[in-house]
Amino acid sequence: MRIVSLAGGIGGARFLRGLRAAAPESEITVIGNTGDDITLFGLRVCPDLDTVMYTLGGGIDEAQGWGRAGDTRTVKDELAAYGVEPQWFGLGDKDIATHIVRTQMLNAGYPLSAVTEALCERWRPGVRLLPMTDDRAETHVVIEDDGGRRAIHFQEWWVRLRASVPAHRIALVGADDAKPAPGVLEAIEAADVVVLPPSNPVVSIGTILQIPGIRSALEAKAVVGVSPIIGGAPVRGMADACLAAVGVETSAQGVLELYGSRLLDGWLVAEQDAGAALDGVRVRAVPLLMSDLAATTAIARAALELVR
Ligand code: GDP
Ligand code: FO1
Ligand code: CA
Ligand code: CA
Repeated sequence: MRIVSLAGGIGGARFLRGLRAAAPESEITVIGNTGDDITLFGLRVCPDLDTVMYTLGGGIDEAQGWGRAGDTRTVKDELAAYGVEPQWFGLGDKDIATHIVRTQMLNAGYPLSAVTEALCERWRPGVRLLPMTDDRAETHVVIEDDGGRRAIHFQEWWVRLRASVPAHRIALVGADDAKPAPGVLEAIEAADVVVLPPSNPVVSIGTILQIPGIRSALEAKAVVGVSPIIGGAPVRGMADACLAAVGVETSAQGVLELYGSRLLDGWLVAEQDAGAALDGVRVRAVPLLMSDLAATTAIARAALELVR
């Protein structure tokens, strides 16, 4: 079986561990969100691609959910001693090595897709990991504070402000001119099933869907989604602040309607959200907490069964 999965960071990566275990004979292609990407200290950082790569490759800091296991902060502390900004983003020493390799290859002219493939040769994630695009397209958030109304990078809103300032608008700057990375549309076309993991519906899945050509390619396929919202709240993180920005209620029903029946054929919700319904979408309720690999594998299996 050929499976395509979109993915953000933590929620996507953890789900993919279960999907890989649920379908060991399948070829899994992951289309990763690069809207979170940012250049810091001259280094290109791709948080969601790295979270997927480290999680599936066994290098993730499990407790934190991002960054490398057993990392240190020597470089960060030295930069702070020079007073260099920004100091609100925590790059670990081991993680920095990844960004150095990536930046060096990008500067040498390799596209991000080729760079990601090269990094994955070390981590062997067991899936083919493709960035959604090789083009630069970064998520920005329009906020209003003492400085007036202005757009800031998504990471500044998420990490520095912890999404505590309401977002007036969330936009993928550069989306209109971005093309799907090589292999993305081909993988979707060849897929038997497409899975939307319980990633952030606005700034992870919603971002990938904004790359011209991806949404329409997905609409032609059997697509099943897993709700990241359980009982009216995100399991982790601040997805409610993102949903509010696009005028969607934080509920399994709200996200179901946001994705809609043109995209979705199946929608997996938690047992307490069993009432969710939309014409043309098969809904099933199962335990949705990815508490360990066995529980996550069962979720992935239920998702595949819903549309096959
Ligand atoms: P990020 O890029 O690191 O923010 O990660 P993603 O976008 O891939 O996933 C974030 C989403 O994962 C959040 O909205 C969470 O609600 C969701 N999530 C995290 N853990 C779980 C879980 O155990 N079950 C479900 N259903 N969703 C989860
Ligand atoms: N998240 C934080 O909350 N604080 C950080 O300092 C931080 C650093 C960081 C470094 C590398 C990386 O790959 C991810 C990192 N993250 C950090 C996570 C990341 O910024 C966000 O969780 C996602 O981009 C949001 O989807
Ligand atoms: Ca993310
Ligand atoms: Ca369909």
